[in-house]
Amino acid sequence: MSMGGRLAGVLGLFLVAVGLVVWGVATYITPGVTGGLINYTNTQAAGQPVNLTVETVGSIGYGAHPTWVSYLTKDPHTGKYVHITSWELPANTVIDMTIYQYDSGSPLRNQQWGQVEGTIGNNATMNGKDFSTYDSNTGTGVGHTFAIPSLNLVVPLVGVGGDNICGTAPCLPSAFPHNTETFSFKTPGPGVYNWQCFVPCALGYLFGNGGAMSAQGYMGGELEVVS
Ligand SMILES: [Cu+2]
Repeated sequence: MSMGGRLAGVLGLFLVAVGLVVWGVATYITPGVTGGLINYTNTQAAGQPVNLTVETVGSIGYGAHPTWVSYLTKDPHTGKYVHITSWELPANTVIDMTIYQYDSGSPLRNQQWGQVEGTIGNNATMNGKDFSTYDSNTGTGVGHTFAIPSLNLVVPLVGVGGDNICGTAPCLPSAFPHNTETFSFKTPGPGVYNWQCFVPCALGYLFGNGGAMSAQGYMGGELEVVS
């Protein structure tokens, strides 16, 4: 190999090394994509219901794990969907939740997760129709659940069909098939309450339970309820 070729090779490797260092530092100092907390204590008058809108996507399409399933939250202050799944909420307040579900579904391993429980009225709406249970062995199955175990709350998020599944968040309702589900629940007294998905939806992980299922900011988060 000529001197020039060797020099070019060394230079190339050096640039790769510099690139890796820059990438490593950049991802270390910008962890905000999966961290953070959205404050809902000042989005409405005291005592009024809080509107909380999220979406679920089969692959988030960006960040540290672009292929992972994820929830995203519509930031009430900016109107933009952000990769944050923890919310600061006022205590003893009705939360009116809207979930845009863009992922496909499958039959549930545990049919209990097909029940709507713990919401006001023990029901939810899907695309404008009331429902209190969904048989995941029919139709398009269930993609995810939204569950707050300490409140005994669980809502199945029905999957969408077809090939045109949104693969990069945020997904636009006009561009991709989705199911819109709404329900309400009341926050308890102050405290920290976990929420999570119970469908083992982490493709490529053992029994679907690693990856996005066990990482904060993807298939779970926290309700930080304050007085
Ligand atoms: Cu899930």
